[in-house]
Amino acid sequence: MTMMEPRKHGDASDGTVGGRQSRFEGSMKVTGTATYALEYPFENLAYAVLIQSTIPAGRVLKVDISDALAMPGVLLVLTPEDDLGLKLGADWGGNKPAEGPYYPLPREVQFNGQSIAAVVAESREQATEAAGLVRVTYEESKYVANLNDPNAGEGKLMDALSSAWGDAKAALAASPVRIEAEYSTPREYHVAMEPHGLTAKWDGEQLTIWEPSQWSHGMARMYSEWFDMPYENVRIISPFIGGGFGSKGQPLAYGAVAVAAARKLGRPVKLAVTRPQNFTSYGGRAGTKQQIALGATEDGILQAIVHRGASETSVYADWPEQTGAATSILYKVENFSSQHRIVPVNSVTPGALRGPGKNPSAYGIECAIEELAYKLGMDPLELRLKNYADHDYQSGKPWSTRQLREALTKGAEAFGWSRRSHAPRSMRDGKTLIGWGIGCGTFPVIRAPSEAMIRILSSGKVEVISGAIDMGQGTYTILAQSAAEVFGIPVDQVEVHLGDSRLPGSAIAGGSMLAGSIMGAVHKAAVAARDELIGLALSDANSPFRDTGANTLNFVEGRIAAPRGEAPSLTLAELMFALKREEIEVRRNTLPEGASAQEQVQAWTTMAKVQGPTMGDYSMHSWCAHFAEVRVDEDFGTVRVSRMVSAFDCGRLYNPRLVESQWRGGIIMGIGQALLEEGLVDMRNGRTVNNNVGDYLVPTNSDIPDLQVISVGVPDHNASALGGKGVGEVGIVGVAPAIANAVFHATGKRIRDLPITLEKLL
Ligand code: MCN
Ligand code: MOS
Repeated sequence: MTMMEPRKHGDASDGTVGGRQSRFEGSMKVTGTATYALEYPFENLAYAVLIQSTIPAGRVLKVDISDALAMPGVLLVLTPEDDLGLKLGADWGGNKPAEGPYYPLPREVQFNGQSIAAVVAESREQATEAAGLVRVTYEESKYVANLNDPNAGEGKLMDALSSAWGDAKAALAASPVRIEAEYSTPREYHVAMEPHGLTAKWDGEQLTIWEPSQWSHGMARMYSEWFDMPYENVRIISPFIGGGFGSKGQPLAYGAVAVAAARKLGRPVKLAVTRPQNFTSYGGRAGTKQQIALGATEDGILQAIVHRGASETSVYADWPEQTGAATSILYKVENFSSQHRIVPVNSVTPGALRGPGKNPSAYGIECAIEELAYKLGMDPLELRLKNYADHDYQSGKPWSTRQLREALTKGAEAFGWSRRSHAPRSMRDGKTLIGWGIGCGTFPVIRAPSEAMIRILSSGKVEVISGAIDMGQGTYTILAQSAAEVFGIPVDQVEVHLGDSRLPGSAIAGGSMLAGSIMGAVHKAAVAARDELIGLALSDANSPFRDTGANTLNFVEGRIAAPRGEAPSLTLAELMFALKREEIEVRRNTLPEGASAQEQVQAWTTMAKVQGPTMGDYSMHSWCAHFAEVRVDEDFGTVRVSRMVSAFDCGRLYNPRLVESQWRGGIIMGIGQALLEEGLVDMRNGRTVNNNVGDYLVPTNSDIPDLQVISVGVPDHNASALGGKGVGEVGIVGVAPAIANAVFHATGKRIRDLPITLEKLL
């Protein structure tokens, strides 16, 4: 077990892979020198403001813009009347739909809060004022507000997301002990600190967009398709992002509006999506419902799992929030059946939010497993260990690595689980009920190709160059560590340049796939650059190493030396000087040898080359076990999470300090999900009521206790070149059920619909 105790900062080993280097860009962020997308200054800038629909479904009959146009400073009003001349773009997989126009400001209203018009003016204040004067006449039609609307149908069965083996129904019926329950989760939102928005600027045929992005290359591709222009002519600049959590992976309608307005006006246009507009400009996590039935023997051997889940989607696109995603792989079970349906409602299409699918799925199965434990009168830890899956029962494949048993046992030890008394309401501190609960989590290892460039400069600096994104996860830092290690130099001798679609191609900062992918590419490029330098140093007439007879060189502690000290050692700068080289530049990718230029672009701009967790001989996932303690006020029903211990298997950690921060960030979001977060929909008009950070509650510091995190992972070289598995999302998965289970243990009340608010406990 590696206990993540805070350690003295500044050890030399911190700058290599596995070290606890603190954030490369941290001081820039805290001193305000990290420039975010909407902070760049422009000459002649115009400001666009969105107008969103106020009905849930229908048609825009008329938009009266005369008063708005008469306002000072107003330059342009765009409405569904304007054909912006856009074309449909391909989906994430790069699949083209039938040819057709794309209307970012459509006449058909499909949800309340849909962008239907925009005003552009000399200032944001003028645009906002004028937007208030635009009068829209609608023809309203029938709508479905959300998953709980009586008019919501039963939806569409997603065959690809359903799975079955054995005979689950028969095995359930034959099981001596059974539980059956329904769990639900509400709409949840990303609420990143940095709201969405962009500045778009045309220079002739060249388009540059400053926009927070999780995927510079994928976004550039989509804009190029909408505006029917060569991919090379679009550039996305996004070096710093104030959080994305899944919401910034693709361009959205407002982006098309700003770019089209900039083209029409021949001026740069900035569009800042307001905080309320953020709630409907892209989708948060879909509301879900799931029924779970478990059957077991009297001594707690799981016999069957039957799972039926549903999630809401929009009326115009399918987004499944796959409620069965974790159900199928957490436990050993010979009889299994899971189905998932999607139910169209009048909402913006939901999207990926940290741990999509796995998150609500773990909420269901991890609550259900504890319900079974109480029915059996068995310790929930023992029940989990008893039904430990020795391989992946769904794919039939062996795990590449799965330290979930270690996570459960080490986590339990650190938490003090053995001191638990089993009966609900049996642990208290005066009037405060104390409860303990467990929730396991998982997230797949998703693999994708990436590309990177290394430049060794005459100054002795090494540059790492990639279009990859750092939205706070730590990409800058781990890439600096990787290059520093290969060249044996201090980490501050490395400069990392990221966040620009003109730079070498990269996997998305999403699906917890970026670190594994881009570390592989940077390591490969750095080793190739070092080899090139060694080659020159051993052969160049100007090199002091030429006549040493050595066949390689060592790079240690900032110096380059022949293995047996055959010549004096040099720094990188001294060697570059001796070789009379300005720079050495090497570019490498992790695609199969000989991939064509076209395949390369496809790899960085679509998901076509992305591999799921069971593509190959193994089933590969990150794992975790959360142990939560809650304190519930017996009279008021208020719940506080007073302590959490979480143990993780994410393979090798490139930087434990950053990983701990990722895990804690996920856990904090999980605490919010358990106790606070709920997108409220007005059933009378489909409107998101609490569309602001005053009413949509996320945790603050005072809601968060000490979070102890423990790594139990071992390097997994099937998962990635350097042995790491995904880190960014697994932390949120399993937190909400751990808390719900702890609340049950404290109070004897089982809350099956999130969030667990006090009125549900009274
Ligand atoms: N890491 C590591 N060792 C590993 C894997 C990762 O040290 N074996 C560390 C690195 O610091 C790396 C980070 O963890 O930068 C995340 O790596 P990875 O799990 O590969 O995830 P991605 O880089 O693909 O980041 C995306 C992921 C996702 S999908 C969401 S959602 C999320 C998350 O990261 N959104 C975030 N973490 C976030 N963190 C911040 N601050 N802001 C967000 O919006
Ligand atoms: Mo993460 S939800 O895959 O960006």
